[in-house]
Amino acid sequence: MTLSRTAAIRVVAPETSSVLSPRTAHGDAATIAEISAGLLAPQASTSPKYFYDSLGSHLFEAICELPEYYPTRTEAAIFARHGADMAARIGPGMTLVDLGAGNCAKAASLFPLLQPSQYVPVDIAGEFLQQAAAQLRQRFPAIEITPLVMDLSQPLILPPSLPAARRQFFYPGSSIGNFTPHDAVTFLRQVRENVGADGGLLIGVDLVKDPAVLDAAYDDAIGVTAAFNMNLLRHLNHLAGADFDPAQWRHVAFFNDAESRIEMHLEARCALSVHWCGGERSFAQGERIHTENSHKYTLEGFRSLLWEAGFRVDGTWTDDAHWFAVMHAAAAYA
Ligand code: AVI
Repeated sequence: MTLSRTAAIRVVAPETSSVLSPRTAHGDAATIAEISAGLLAPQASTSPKYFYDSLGSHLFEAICELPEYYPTRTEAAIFARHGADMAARIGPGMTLVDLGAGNCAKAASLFPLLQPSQYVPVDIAGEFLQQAAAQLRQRFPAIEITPLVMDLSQPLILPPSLPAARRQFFYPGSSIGNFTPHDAVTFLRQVRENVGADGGLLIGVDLVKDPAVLDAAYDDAIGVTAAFNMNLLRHLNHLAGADFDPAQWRHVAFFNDAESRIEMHLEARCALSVHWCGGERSFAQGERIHTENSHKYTLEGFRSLLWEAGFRVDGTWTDDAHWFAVMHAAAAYA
């Protein structure tokens, strides 16, 4: 499912509402229903996919530049040091399926080593993806580039036109950490079903480390991550016709040791009410919306997660401090 702008719904705010102008929702009915269910749950929550409108995608790019946000540069250093080894394991001429491709920069930096014949960047942020794909076509005219706008929280169904042989999935950045371990296995099983007998998965995973390093990475000094979290409210206003006022909320991020994950929340600065297309809710001062989990794994823990999903790890590369790992996995059975 994509966040298409079809089926826009126009609603008029109830007379009791403090918002006087009509609200317009630009999300489709399923999107609005999903947002509404999350906001109305006893512990309000939203899917992290709603971070990534165009501004959110740019803010995430900025996060990746932050000194506190170590995953991007640590993973890049692993690719720079061990990319040739990874490419030798995979072999050239594959269909490279880049899950959550964003600006496609990570995969593109590996093209000279991996030498894919086809590149399939998959992402929910359609406009951003199409722009990135257009630039790539100019830089790499020999590679067939087939962008797919897709919501990775929905079943992974690839177009039948995609070659079935030599499919190499690429899931860097530790985006797998944004699923709960249970949902990560479900997602990886779907990838496994699409890999075939001769394909594989190259995946980045963030490792458990000093909580102070983790806390700083998700609550940086100049507030880029706070803006990324807060931008979600603007996106919900757009999709669900909500009337969130970002000034009434603050960014909260912390490492939850028991769950081995960073949690991000938005916390109400004061008692407030929010209305959206088809729903409303009051929040007490200090009440939170849980907006993201980012799970951190041990090497062993992540290998067994891959095994549970039907993969056998045949390559592991880490940085010297063991902050981040890249693993290659193949089908554990035919
Ligand atoms: C995309 N994902 C892997 C990032 C992470 O680290 O969990 C998203 C992010 N959230 C805040 N900062 C970065």
